[in-house]
Amino acid sequence: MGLSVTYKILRSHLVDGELIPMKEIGIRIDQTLTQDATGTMAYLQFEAMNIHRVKTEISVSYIDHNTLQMGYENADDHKYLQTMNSNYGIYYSKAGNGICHQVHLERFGRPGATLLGSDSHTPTGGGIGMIAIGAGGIDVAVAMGGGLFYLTCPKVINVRLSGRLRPWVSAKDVILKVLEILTTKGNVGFVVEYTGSGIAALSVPERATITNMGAELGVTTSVFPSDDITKKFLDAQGRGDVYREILPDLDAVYDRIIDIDLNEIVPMAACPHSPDNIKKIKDIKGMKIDQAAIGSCTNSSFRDLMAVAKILKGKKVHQSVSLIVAPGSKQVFEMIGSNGALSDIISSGARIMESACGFCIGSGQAPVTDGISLRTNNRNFEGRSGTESGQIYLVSPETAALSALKGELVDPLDYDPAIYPDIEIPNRFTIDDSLIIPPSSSKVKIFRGPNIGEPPYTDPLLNELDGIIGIKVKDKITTDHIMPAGIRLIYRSNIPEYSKYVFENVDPAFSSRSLRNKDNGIYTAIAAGESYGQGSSREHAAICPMYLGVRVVMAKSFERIHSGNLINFGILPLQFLNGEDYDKIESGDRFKISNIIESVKNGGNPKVEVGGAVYEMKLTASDRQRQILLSGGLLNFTRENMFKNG
Ligand code: MIC
Ligand code: SF4
Repeated sequence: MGLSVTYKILRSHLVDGELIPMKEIGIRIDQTLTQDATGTMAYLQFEAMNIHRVKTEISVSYIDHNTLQMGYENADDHKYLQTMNSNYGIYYSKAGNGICHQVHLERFGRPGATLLGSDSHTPTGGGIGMIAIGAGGIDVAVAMGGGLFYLTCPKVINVRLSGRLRPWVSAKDVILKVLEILTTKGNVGFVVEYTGSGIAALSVPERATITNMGAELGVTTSVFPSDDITKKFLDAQGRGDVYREILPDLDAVYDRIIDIDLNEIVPMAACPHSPDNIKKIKDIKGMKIDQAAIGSCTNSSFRDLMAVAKILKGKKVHQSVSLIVAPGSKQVFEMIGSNGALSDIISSGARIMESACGFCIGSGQAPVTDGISLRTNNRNFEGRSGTESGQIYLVSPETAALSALKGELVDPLDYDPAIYPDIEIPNRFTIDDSLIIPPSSSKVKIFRGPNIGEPPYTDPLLNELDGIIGIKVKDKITTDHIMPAGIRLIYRSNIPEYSKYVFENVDPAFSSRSLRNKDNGIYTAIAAGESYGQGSSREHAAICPMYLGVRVVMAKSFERIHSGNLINFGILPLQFLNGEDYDKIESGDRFKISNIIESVKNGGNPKVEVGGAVYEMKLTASDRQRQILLSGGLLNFTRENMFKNG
């Protein structure tokens, strides 16, 4: 039976379990990445594991999320990270070097390797044939220590691409098409693997745009084969030596096949407020826009910014539009600087931002009240831009740039195909790794400013829970709803302070109410609809609720990374066996769960009593995850079972 690219890589990294879809497997992780918004917690937990040095092939710590530094907090985080990383064998990519996923693809990624990152868009690495997976910071900490990463052995969806994109249609439109087909719900446990004759015309940055935004599907990861196109990219990065061909077998077996003819794709937009609210631009064009923002780990490559520069060259941004451009890495920035493209962008009236996440994480450039903003990033959740009433449309760089000139949403297909800026990958990228600081062999003093707290310790699992349903939320609650980023990012290393903002924009009193209840011995449960915990990998969306006394989340379904994070921090993810039960439970209801330890131990499902009625719910945890719950979280479990001797 032939193997897919996914199964070839998984097979070569399999250490525990069998490659049987939907069974749990443990794989060896070759590379890890963290970023500064999740990294501090990950490294504090790594330190608490008592390991002396990372055991991976390479581990990199990127500074890209919290670069505004409006106060001392994030600067303190960065200095902690730099000194800590130096001691433990971790490469440190300084602020200014670029967004983790873009830089990792350029400088470290390797076909056939496994990469685990404390960021949900780690699957960007699938653009060069890696199995690159996003996870919670503590999972990454365990992998850095040489521990396995456990996941559900995936089913594989094969997206077969044929044909070729028309001028003005972009890789972004391809992934928006896939999101239209698969939506953001119901894809947990799948990998998307792209094959077909159409991939030959997609460069690595285009492939990476597609795998990056696969995160919005909720799949484990997305991957392209590693082929001549991959080789060309790696050669141009001066890293041709890491290339190896990885193609699916001709008779590779897939669980589902989706055929897409690239010729038929047209420019699309993900409309407010979900990445799967897809419309064809031709059906919504003409609307006035206030802002266009080009950048983020989805669309900030040399290819993307060259296309933008060519569109803007000799033209002026419309007077009612603010155009923002943020190159994805120092490499991209430097190259468009030295070839003159940057001056075309500046001359058009664009505002140039540093190479960082910036607007994508709501760190600056919030749109005007009710403002319409076209953005090239991957998430348009309500309020994520920093403006609650902001209307964010996710589009390609080409659509954003053309629309910024016109002052309204335009359909690129209305423009002459002959003037389409077709960008070739250069034969040689500019290589300067001076902002990547290698670890040192001698010890430095680890800096711990006042913003650096303790690693999060989890309370032991209780046998009886008597509590209150603290909040009832609807379907598709994202981790941005649970734990807002933007102006609250300064508290990422300070759990008591950050916890004040749990569900800030959903129910601002949730935090103080839950903490008061906890002080009175009353625990909190969250009741939720489908796809609870969509979006980011931030484990703070589990740690902070835990700090407030949340011990249970009852939901119709959970997203992969978040449900793992809940277990890692001792919170029970319980799935309604009967969806209608969700309707019967209200916020403020009292709940009771008894004999928890025994049910967790014996593979059972705890019975939940709410307002006198008993509800059947399924504990969505593997045997190993049940052990983690019994140990009181992954940190305790790891210390008890692994790494005892450093
Ligand atoms: C995001 O895009 O939501 C983030 C910010 O990169 C997160 C990580 C975080 O919250 O720090 C992610 O995607 O995992
Ligand atoms: Fe940064 Fe946005 Fe990418 Fe998250 S999605 S890593 S915030 S650029």
